[in-house]
Amino acid sequence: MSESTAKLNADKHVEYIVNLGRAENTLSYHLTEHLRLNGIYWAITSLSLLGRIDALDRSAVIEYVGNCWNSSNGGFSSHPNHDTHILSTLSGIQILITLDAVEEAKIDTSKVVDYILQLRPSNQGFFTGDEWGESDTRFTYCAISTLSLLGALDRLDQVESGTSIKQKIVSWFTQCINFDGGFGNNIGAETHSGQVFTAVAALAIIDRLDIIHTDNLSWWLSERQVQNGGLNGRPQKQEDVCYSWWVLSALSILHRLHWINKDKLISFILSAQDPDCGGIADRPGDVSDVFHTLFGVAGLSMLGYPEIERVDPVYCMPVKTIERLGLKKSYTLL
Ligand code: GRG
Repeated sequence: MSESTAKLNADKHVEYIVNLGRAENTLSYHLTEHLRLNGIYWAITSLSLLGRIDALDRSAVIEYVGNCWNSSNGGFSSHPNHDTHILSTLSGIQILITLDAVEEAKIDTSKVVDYILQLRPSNQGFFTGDEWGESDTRFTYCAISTLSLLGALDRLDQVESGTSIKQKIVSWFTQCINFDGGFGNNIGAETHSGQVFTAVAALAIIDRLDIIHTDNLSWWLSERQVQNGGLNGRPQKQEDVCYSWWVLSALSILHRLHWINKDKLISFILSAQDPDCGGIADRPGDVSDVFHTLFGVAGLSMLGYPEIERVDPVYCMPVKTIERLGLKKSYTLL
């Protein structure tokens, strides 16, 4: 379908994202309800990086996000009346903060903080996604990022059986480190670059990057670049545009972004654009979607591609938003 193009087709991508919100009469729109709030976060962040956040109806988005908030338990669901989850809770907060609309949405953020905190099993250093107890480095990142965005990181200083929650988290991440310096989704699980991002970014937020074997992990991350310039998520796997985010964000936080061949990766991301309908796919010739559109645009942003706003590699939100909150950490962008 798509042929490699030399330049970013920003206008087409904006049009593609706006049209997704107008596809209410399609089956796929309804079949993706369980991802809707994540989808809106991917859309808002892409548009913001492309300098077109005004392209979506701000008050309609705020109203929708408000309807996803469950005032009884404090969490967000991905669609009104669905079950709440830590992933949709982070997305809900990210959207409202990017739109500077937390107060406007009338969300009681102290309830959101309590919702997050009760998702940590007692005495453990990890968080679960919901009340059913699944653990994954993703969920611990979501908890730490949400608490930080809401200015409630100090709640992790609370001491329980002689150790602070923060120390328990650091100890859990330390146990997750593999021989290659990377992280899987749990202790002993295979290193995967998506999980590496969650661990590195979470540790950056709580100022404990010292437990990471920086050169070892950065070597493993830079080995993810394949012949055509794209990155894969782990050895022997296919390249995919979304790893332009998961790999580059971790390298940026570790100050080793220059260990990637920038020009080859830019050309791989651009070759996955759909020149007719807009959007970016996982790889050239595939159908585009908003997830890969965000992570393609965010990858280009970290590589210093012109006319894209800077993305913060720790929070995956615009740098200007994170600076407004005073949460900027140390990292290097190209
Ligand atoms: C705010 C950016 C942001 C994230 C929130 C949800 C989350 C926290 C992080 C997800 C991290 C993660 C695990 C990303 C990887 C997603 C992905 C493409 C998985 C594919 O896995 P496989 O095994 O693919 O299907 P491979 O490429 O290994 O064959």
